[in-house]
Amino acid sequence: MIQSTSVESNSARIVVLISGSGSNLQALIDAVDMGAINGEIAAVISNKPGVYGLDRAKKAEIPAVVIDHRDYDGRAAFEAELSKTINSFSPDLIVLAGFMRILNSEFVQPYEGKMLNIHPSLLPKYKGLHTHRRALENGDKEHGVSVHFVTAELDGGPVIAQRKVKVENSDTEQSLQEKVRQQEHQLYPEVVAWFCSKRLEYKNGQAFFDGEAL
Ligand code: NHR
Ligand code: GAR
Repeated sequence: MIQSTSVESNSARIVVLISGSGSNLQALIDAVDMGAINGEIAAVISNKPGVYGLDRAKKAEIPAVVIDHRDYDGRAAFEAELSKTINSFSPDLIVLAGFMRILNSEFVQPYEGKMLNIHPSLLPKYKGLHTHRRALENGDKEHGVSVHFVTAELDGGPVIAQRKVKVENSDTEQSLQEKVRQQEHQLYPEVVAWFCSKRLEYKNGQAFFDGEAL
């Protein structure tokens, strides 16, 4: 039997959730295009209409769906539609890339071990929002970014990998965000590639890389 080489049968199906500019999405699109990830982005879903990340998806000919949380009566109704849409793409991996809605444990539970988030701090420091501002206010000398498995606990799932940046006296919230984002664009495709090649796994609430607990 002749097998297509363009879409490998073992290629992981990835669904990316965004809320904004989608620069991390772009880094993933580019990595897939370069063959650095053994996977394909099956869909991009945004909870915000009109964001630039949706344009990036369309340009890459990836199905782009908007599920505006404001159209739903409460988080549960929004999440029901979100999970229905995610499941319709049969993903192996769900990637939160600047996704800005807190997700209920009921939503997260079925995806545990196959959902990743990138968070702009050196977790467990600065869970939640405004991480760059908080690092500056505390006079931190270093700051950075973490990729973790998503669990019910907000920004509390097992950390997979981190990248650090130096904080200079001259740094502002904006300059720090830019520095961190450059690291994000290298780190996230790398971690997604590990997952898609099955080097990264999740068992009993722990992350494993090449069979070793992280
Ligand atoms: N959900 C669960 N259960 N677990 C995680 O680890 C999650 C999650 C949902 C999102 C991303 C997270 C981040 O990286 C994330 C991780 C949004 C907020 C927030 O307060 C906090 C953390 C994260 C994302 N959102 C407000 C809300 O009421 C809305 C803020 C806005 O729209 O600007 O949902 O930081
Ligand atoms: C990224 O810096 C990401 O770490 C952060 O939002 C930015 C999204 O940028 N995520 C959060 O703050 C999650 N609460 P992008 O849309 O250009 O990828």
